[in-house]
Amino acid sequence: MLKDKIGLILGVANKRSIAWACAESCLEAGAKLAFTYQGERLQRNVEKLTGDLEDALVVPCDVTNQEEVDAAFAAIKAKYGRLDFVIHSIAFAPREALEGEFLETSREAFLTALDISAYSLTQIARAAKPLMTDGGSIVTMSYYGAEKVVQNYNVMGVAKSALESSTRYLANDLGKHNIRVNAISAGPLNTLSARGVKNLIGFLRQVEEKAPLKRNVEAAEVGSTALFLVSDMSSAITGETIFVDCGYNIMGV
Ligand code: 1JT
Repeated sequence: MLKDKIGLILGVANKRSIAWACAESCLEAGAKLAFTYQGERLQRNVEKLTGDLEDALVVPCDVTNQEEVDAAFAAIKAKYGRLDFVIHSIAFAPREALEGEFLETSREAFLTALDISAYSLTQIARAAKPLMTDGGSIVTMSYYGAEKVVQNYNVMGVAKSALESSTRYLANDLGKHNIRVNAISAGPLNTLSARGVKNLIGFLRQVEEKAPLKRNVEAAEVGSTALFLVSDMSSAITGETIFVDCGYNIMGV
């Protein structure tokens, strides 16, 4: 499905990352992939995971450092000459902002969360546009806390609202270049990021009970939806947020 396609995956931290599940789906479908990592701490992880891949590129890309972003896209241009899709799977908020009351969110935590988790999509889309000479597809990751209050999700909920809205505005700007932009709203997963969640196991059990499918989402299911969104199978879908949550979001009481 992705033969001769070149993709960029941002946000692999380890083998449990949503970004890595997306990479596996795309590789299976025949894509060539470039990967970015944030900070030297994660370089080894990403290099180990991608070590056996043919034609892969692994470059640093801390989205708070514009020079690093520019260098990453220059390296992609130099190696492949173009780009067909981007999977953006990065977010951050200071630990203390993900507990207690949203009311107490500091200006610094707010700006950091929105900068890294929401603005980075626009920054990356702008950098990708000149390389998407044959059209393209951009996919980002959201969460239900963007729409409804989820205890403790706090400033990340506000950041995901901004991310979903950015998805629509970017879809409008980039549609004329045949570049689509969509978000996946994934059910909670037991990843490195989620490890910070208070009582994650209890939270996952609660979600499992309420969801129509009576189970939690698997990373591979987010990966296969990302594959659909970057492939031509979804050629008329743009600006959308697609839930991959075992139906959790449709439920009332
Ligand atoms: C971040 C973190 C973004 C955890 C995230 C996230 N998007 C979803 N999760 C999992 C999650 C987190 C909380 C939650 C439910 C799910 C951590 C690092 C920063 C970015 O609350 C019930 C807090």
